[in-house]
Amino acid sequence: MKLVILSLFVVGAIGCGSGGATVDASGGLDSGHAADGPAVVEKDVGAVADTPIGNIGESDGAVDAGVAGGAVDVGVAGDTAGSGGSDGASGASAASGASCASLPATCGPAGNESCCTSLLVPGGTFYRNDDYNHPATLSDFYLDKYEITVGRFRAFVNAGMGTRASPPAANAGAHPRIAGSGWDPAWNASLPVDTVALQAAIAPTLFPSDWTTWTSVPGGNESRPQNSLNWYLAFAFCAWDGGRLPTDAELNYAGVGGDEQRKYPWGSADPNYTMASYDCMGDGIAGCSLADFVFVGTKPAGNGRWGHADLSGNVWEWVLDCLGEAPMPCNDCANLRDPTSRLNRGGGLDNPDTYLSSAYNGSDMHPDESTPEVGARCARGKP
Ligand SMILES: [Ca+2]
Repeated sequence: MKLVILSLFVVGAIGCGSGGATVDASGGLDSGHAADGPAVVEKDVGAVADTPIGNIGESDGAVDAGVAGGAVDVGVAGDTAGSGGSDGASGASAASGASCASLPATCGPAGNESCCTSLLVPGGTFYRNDDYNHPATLSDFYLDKYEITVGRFRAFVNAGMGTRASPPAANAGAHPRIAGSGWDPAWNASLPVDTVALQAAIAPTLFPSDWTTWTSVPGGNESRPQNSLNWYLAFAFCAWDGGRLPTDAELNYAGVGGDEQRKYPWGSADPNYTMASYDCMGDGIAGCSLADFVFVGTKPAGNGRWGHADLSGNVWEWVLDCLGEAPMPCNDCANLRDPTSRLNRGGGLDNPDTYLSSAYNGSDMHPDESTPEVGARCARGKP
């Protein structure tokens, strides 16, 4: 019931000819909802409201994230700045994530860029979800150019990470300016027991098997987004990779181009299938298939102001925040009040263009839940 996303997935799956009844994440049958839903995602209020698990809102008290590999090396040339402002204007790149230490550079339009490219997002002030009642001010940060790929996630799995035996350290993956935003050891129990269970979790059988990007051995999907990630796994991956999950404000900020307040990451032009993977047309062929999880960065016409790829479409992306009222005032803020529901945003491969707009405020799921439509990308701090 909490899944606008899942409902859309169900509709998409039916539309794709999978036929018959489909099953929701909790195992129940879901008859589906209208795919052209409202611009406001359903709010799963209830349960544990207003239970602080850490600092709410901004904090100037810097917290040491305590993660390895966080050093940032500014000065590596990014993408060539486009006159349309659609790609790589910043030209700065953070140090590669741990996941790319021995990974071939196979991402981007030509398939020859590091999948861990991370680009500077200059801080500033903007209006969250295009709502002039919700301004937010952010410090500079780095945001990975690409969604987490299967290849990067494989490095994490091969390292034995993401399991109860090898959970993130306490407070790993914290936002450097938000106290209490790092890994909580109480979450260790939410990780798969071992690597076998982890691989099963990211290849769920209740969805069409051809929607699973993970393969047990390296195959043709290494540069596709890793999907079916629940929030804990996304968090644990980014922490291990030397980064963290972006806040909702940060991912929204990158999507609207900061104070340019763009309707879409690329600007105000209506979307088409060269800009984003949506409507199950990412591969240019009607109907949903694995190929609609396009290789990350292969629709550069849709890149954002600072060069980030696939901010709209392909997979929805988890953020740090919980569902609920955005903190006000918001200075490097995140809403951490209700850990039973976490947000993701950006729209997915089978959603209509409504969900691609940067004004769309995302959806929420229980952090234990996953669907093939949801992946993540990592952010990194700036020293
Ligand atoms: Ca995306």
